[in-house]
Amino acid sequence: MKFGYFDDARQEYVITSPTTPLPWINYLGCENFFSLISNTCGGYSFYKDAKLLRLTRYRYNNIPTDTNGRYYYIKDGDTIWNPGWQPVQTELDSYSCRHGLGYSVFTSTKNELTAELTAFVPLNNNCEINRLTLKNTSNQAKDISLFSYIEFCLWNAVDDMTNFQRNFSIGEVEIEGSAIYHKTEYRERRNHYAVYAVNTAIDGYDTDRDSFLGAYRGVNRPIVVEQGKSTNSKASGWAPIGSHNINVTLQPGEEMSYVFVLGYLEIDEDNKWEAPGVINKAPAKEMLAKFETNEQVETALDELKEHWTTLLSKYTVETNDDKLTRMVNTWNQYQCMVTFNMSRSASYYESGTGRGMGFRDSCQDLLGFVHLIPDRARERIIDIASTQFEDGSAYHQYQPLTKKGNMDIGSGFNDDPLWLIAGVSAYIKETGDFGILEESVPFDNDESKAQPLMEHLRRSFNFTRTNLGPHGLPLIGRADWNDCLNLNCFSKTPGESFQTCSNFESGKAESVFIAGMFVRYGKEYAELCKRTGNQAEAELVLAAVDKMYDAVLENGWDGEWFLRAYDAFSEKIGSKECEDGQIFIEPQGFCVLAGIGVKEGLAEKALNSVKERLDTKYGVMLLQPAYKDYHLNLGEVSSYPPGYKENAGIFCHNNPWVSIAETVIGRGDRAFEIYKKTCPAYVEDISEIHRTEPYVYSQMVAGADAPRHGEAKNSWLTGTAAWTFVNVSQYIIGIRPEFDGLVVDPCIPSDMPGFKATRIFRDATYNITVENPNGAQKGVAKLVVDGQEMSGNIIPFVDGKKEYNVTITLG
Ligand code: BGC
Ligand code: IFM
Repeated sequence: MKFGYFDDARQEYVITSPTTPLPWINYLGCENFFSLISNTCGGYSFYKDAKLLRLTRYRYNNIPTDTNGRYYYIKDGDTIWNPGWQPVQTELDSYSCRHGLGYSVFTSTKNELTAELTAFVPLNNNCEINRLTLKNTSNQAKDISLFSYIEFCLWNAVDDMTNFQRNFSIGEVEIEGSAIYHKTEYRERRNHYAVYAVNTAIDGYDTDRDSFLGAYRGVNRPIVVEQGKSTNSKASGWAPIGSHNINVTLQPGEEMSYVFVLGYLEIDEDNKWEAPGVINKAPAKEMLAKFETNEQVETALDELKEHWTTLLSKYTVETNDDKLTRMVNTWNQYQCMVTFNMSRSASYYESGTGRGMGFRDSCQDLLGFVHLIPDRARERIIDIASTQFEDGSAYHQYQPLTKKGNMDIGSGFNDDPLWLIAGVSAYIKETGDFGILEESVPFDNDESKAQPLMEHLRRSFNFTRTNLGPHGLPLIGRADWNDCLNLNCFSKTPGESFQTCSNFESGKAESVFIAGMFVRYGKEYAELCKRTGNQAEAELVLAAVDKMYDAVLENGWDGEWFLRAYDAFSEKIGSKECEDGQIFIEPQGFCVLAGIGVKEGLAEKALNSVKERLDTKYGVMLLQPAYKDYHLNLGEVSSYPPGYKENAGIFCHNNPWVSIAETVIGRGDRAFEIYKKTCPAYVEDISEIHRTEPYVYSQMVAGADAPRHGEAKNSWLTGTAAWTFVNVSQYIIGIRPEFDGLVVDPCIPSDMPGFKATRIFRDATYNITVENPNGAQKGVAKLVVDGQEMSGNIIPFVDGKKEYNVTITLG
């Protein structure tokens, strides 16, 4: 069952029913000011950091689902309704929500009145615009009362949810004309306030929530709206809100537009006050002046659309499969940009108050957005590397605002260091910018400990090389990619839980997955050494990589698939000898994509085992059989019920590793089959089962052991976005940046007749046509670049050349 459809021409998903299985959201904002907006107008806004600078209040885990947002109440006679259906939930005569690239448009009608609400965050401005157009389509005049509503959050979202004894007394507002200023905490040492304004004279306002709603009422039936008259309340403590009242008479066929702006302003210390106790409103007025007219709003919206068109023109395809085309050209790349902006902080499943930026997460996200915004990828790399420790290990997370490592979580996730090599190498392949390796970058944010970035990579590599366990495999530490496989969690204290018993510093547990990473990214690091003239280091590195390769074959192979790990007592994990958890997905995907076991024929065996034991119609499960019982010595993994999350859920993030692995051994049919199973556009028809947004990936889909097999969770902020884009763009479509140029090496299903692609790479445009006359799955039989036949599958990059016309014949 579907709840909408893709409008490919406009690059929008059109939701046609407000009662989607879960809120289906969009992200507004590309730089510093962001908003989350659901298909019923729910969500909230923040500046840079969803914990410390949150403008509006949202109620996670509340009922009804998705409570609070930017709400517009329309009172037309006795009927009260909202363009986004919530919160009043009056049945609408028609409803649609178009989520586009950085904007959302709600169009609804009730009793021959049409409302169109367009929400977006303009480029270069710290505000959200809500333009509301009301049109009377009846043949009689209508007297309409319109009420706006947002609820302010007192900036620190955690404090806001916990410290009521203080917070009920600090709310302060000012009202001037049609602008409501939220100045809470400004008198203290803060330098910011918020404004919520409308571009017309108003008939009233409310800034005190309880006056607007009435005692014991919810946002679904504010007393002020029922009575049709604002109270002009002035918040003093309690819960400040912004609400405007506009009364208008619309003649038959007449329409009126209003522009509401919610903005964030910063003031320098010397100009804080206009008069004693009166905030300096000049910067707010300057901002509001930019969005006073419909034309100004239109121009800003056009600029935003243009911004996205330019961004997404860097990689486009034309294929015979609409779902593939729209995911590649639009939605997968869009999600990659959102993960760049948000990391894992603010979604409908991440409260924005917990985690900061993950070291491994941000490095992997980079793989998906580096081609879109290479300059910002460069900055991100420097930020991430600055949180590394001198021994090569890393803080697992850092704070987006301070960019400092998070001490509460600390380090000990032993895959982290190698992801830095992955990110840097991808950046250099994309840009050719070897200069980044010479950038001086601090360790642990301490400038006195700064070293060239290349030295950071050396320490990343050496951290793994020098932290090996009894089988010559990398020590896992607290966990590797799989946060929940905490194998150094042993304790003799009865009743102890994995949260308190980790002995990761002394533990000897080893990871075959990190071994796969070491082989893959060790080779990339060696290549960087060679290309920067350090042949001797390259040789040492390759020797260590070879040794690791052998260790995996010797101690990491279980007969039919790769082992997952050894626990702290050197017992096998992910082996046929285990009762549960006999096979794990991670080493099968990553070892093969690293090239391990390919020439020995083991890769194919491992991938056949994946198909046989882990595959489902909704994707490949993380492990099988699911752990039935809780095992302290395995850590968090078995704390989940079978089929959920890391305990045999379908983790979408590592499905593409298996798909890439399939392309390594040339099985295009199978690679594409795996790609399609978790790809949102292909499961749109079963939205009632899948439940999350059909235009973006979720972190997890419930596995075969779960009662709700096929149900997705945790949409938007997941490394799945980057890895599925790497998979589809670089391995299936097969256009892959390498140090010397662009490689074109598709691995497609045999029934795909070919495709066209346009790739902007290092400022040159590549027009690529791939033909598949003989139903091949992989293998370039002929490569023609600008009329010249060439051997191999790499188009060498020629400095200064701006256009390449490429034809490839598979066979
Ligand atoms: C959670 C895991 C989750 C991981 C994400 C852990 O704290 O419990 O289930 O996948 O964090 O980083
Ligand atoms: O690898 C992690 C990631 O860092 C956060 N989400 C879950 C993944 C698997 O545990």
